[in-house]
Amino acid sequence: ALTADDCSCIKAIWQSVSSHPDHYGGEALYRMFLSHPQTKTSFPNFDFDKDSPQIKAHGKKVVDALTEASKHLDNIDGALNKMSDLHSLNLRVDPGNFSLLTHNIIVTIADNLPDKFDCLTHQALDKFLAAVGCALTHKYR
Ligand code: ZNH
Repeated sequence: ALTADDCSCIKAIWQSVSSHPDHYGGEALYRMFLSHPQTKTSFPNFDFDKDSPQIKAHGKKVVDALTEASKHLDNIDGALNKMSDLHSLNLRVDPGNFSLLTHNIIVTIADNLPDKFDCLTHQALDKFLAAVGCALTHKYR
């Protein structure tokens, strides 16, 4: 579970991330598509170029959803309930892909905010994004 220290680390770094959601989200998705090309199959007809407006637009949606979750760290499942239905019941993307995206979100944050990405923040983000992954996949049947 997230400790009080985890929560303050997440809230602090997420202020920077949430103020440029298309930049962070877009870079994380771009890295995921490049490092794990199999994840592209979830997005047929997408333009996967570096400055793809589609990647940026989708990245913004992802980061905005995480921003919402960051405001409800005591109830991440509840905050992402609708997203959970969408991913588990509707999109049915490979559940293994969630850790690929969350890994690339962490790499993106580390690369963009090296001074803020200390060990405790890294640990807190890892726990936060693991909880998000669980929230989005626990309804798979
Ligand atoms: Zn997802 C969609 C979030 C992961 C795939 N997503 C989506 C959205 C959001 C999200 C917000 C939008 C919705 C609406 O519009 O309503 N995701 C998210 C998050 C995460 C995710 C937060 C984690 C972290 N996804 C994911 C993955 C994948 C995906 C991993 C695969 C690979 N999504 C997806 C798809 C979609 C989505 C396919 C749909 C798109 C369109 O159609 O546009």
